[in-house]
Amino acid sequence: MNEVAPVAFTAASYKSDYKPIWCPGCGDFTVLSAITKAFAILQLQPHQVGVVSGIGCSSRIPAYTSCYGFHGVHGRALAAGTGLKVARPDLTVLVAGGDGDGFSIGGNHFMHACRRNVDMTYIVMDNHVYGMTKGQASPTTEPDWDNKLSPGGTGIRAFHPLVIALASGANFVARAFSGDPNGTAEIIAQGIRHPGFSFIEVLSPCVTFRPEQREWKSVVHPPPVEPTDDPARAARRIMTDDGFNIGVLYAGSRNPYPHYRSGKPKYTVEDLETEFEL
Ligand SMILES: Cc1ncc(C[n+]2csc(CCOP(=O)(O)OP(=O)(O)O)c2C)c(N)n1
Ligand code: SF4
Repeated sequence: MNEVAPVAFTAASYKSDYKPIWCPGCGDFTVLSAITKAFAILQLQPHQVGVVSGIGCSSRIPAYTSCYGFHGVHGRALAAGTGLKVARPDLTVLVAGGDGDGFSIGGNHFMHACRRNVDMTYIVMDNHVYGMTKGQASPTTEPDWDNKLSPGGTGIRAFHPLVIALASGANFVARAFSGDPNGTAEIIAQGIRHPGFSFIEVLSPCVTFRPEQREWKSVVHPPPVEPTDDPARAARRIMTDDGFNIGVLYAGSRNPYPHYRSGKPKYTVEDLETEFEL
């Protein structure tokens, strides 16, 4: 009997039939490509992947993939992703969203997801603005960004997501740029492979409300940035760079959330039902 050759997945295997409705030129198009390329690098079965998001332009990602998807509520993507991974540790869980979603309304969840170190990957398409709700300043907006919603700028220091991730316990911290989909795909694949909570900030221009971000392509510093497993070295590097160093900035060796060490949840639903029986 002839053996059936295993199916080789390409990036196209992970794309749904829905056409993205992002503005022409939005960085999120290439982040979507990078995510599907990363899945193809790892040859993941589409039905073995869960893509979870919150709300925002960037959070539309799950609908554009052929994997299982959950488009949740604003700022709660990591809670939903954590629940999914706890219930189904066999799945690859990728959580995606924007800087408003992840660092403002979702900021508390961000810190605690880093701390819990559940084995999943979190991608934030950082455009330093709330795109979907028409250009308000976000936690990563520069304090002097002058626009009609915050004349003269907010005057508030920008949040530093990579430092917060490192300090809170994320096991893999990286920065990528949407203008380099192949490099971004490699970093995402490394993040998925790395045990524990992987955080990847992808600089992804909002060409509509921050057209000046088109210039990012001339200011990013492409790799190599040597990954380090020394948090002190990583912290110094991240604190002192100009925000445009691309690459894996930290790859640690902290054990993921213990329930996954065996590849199985510690408690079954039946155990929990028995425990909570009245
Ligand atoms: C609880 C709640 N608060 C506010 C909103 C409105 N809202 C929807 S998307 C969004 C901002 C999204 O910005 P960001 O996460 O940076 O994503 P982008 O659109 O830039 O990709 C806001 C404030 C909402 N949907 N739900
Ligand atoms: S508003 Fe900005 S973030 Fe949203 S789709 Fe348009 S360019 Fe992209």
